[in-house]
Amino acid sequence: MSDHFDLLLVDAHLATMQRNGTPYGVVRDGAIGIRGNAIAWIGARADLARDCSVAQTISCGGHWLTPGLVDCHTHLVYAGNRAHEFERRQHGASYADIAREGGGIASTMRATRAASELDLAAESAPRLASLAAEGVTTVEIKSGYGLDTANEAKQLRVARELAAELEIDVRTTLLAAHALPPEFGGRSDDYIDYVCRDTIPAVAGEGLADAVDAFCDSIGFSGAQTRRVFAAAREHGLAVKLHADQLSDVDGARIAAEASALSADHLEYTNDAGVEAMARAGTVAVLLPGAFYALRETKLPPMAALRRHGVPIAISTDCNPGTSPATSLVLMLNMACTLFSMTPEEALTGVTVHAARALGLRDRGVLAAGMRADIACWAIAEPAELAYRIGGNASAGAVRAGRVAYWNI
Ligand code: DI6
Ligand code: FE
Repeated sequence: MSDHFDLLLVDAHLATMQRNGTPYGVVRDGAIGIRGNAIAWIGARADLARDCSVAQTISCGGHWLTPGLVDCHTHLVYAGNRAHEFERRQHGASYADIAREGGGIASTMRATRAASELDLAAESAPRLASLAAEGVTTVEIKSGYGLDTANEAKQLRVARELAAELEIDVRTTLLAAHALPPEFGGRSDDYIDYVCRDTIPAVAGEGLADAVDAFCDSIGFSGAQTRRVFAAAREHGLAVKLHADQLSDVDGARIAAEASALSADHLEYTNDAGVEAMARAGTVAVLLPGAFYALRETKLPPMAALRRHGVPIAISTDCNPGTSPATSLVLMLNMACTLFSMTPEEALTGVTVHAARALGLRDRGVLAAGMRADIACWAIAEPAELAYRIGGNASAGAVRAGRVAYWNI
């Protein structure tokens, strides 16, 4: 019996990101047949059966197709912005100084609590839209600016609403343990009790989160507090992830690995034993060059150890109002190469294969038969061009779950 495709993409080179013995898993002069929301056939066009029936054929104009990009760590639902704090930092104040004085996360918390659900959605939508306009087809969005049950739930609901409105797949993560809200001033253990007894059960009960995250650091929560948050998450059947060792070495990577976390993120100050533990646990390292850059951090993540131990490395925007007001995942490819000495292929793997893994998603991140048909089309002459450019938008089209989201060819 011959194959039927709802959509056939032709005139394209494929960077499948599947291991096939060539860098980027390249297939030249390829074609992709899509049925429903999945890839039904992929290969060299010359190998496509001549008698297949096709509802719609689209030319990719000789451009390149990659898996739809996955931005696996963002805080993009928030109100207001922190340009004034940027200005203060340029006059010499540090991020930690500003946080200690009630600015930083706390100032975004005040704006986010004050915003209605509608306003929060309206302010956040352009950020999600700019990611989506550059071939991003899956975005993780964290809460963490509500810092009480009602407002954390509000952020997560807005994230889900935006997903439906913009037709982009969103995974939500509860980050109630992001900072201490003022009503719990000086009582961080009590706040963690509240998060474990009230916020996590409520959010899990409403089905609003796919995972739980915490900020384990010198100005965040301790290792012991993080473990309590993880235990509560597990009780409610939620996966865990961790902001680990961003500003200091608090053994965050090891704590994440011990909890079989999907990912440990940031990792600038992570020690070798932590990297080893991540490798054993299969925990993905999510590196965030935007935050590294914006904070003018000089301590590099442990690249050599991550590579030596074979830890999968993902790259993400960390889109947030304080340390990474970034809405271009493609720019992060360049920054990962230039700042973290990654290769363009490692960087692209970091926003496809490994980013999907950082979210526990097995149905995307590579172009292969059976995978979800999330596909990005790029006006580039070779895959390395994606990481090479600084600015500009080479995105020529995108297919999300089998449907053409935009096509400018
Ligand atoms: N690390 C970060 O880089 C963001 N959160 C975190 O735990 C910063 C969030 C902010 O400054 O608003
Ligand atoms: Fe973050």
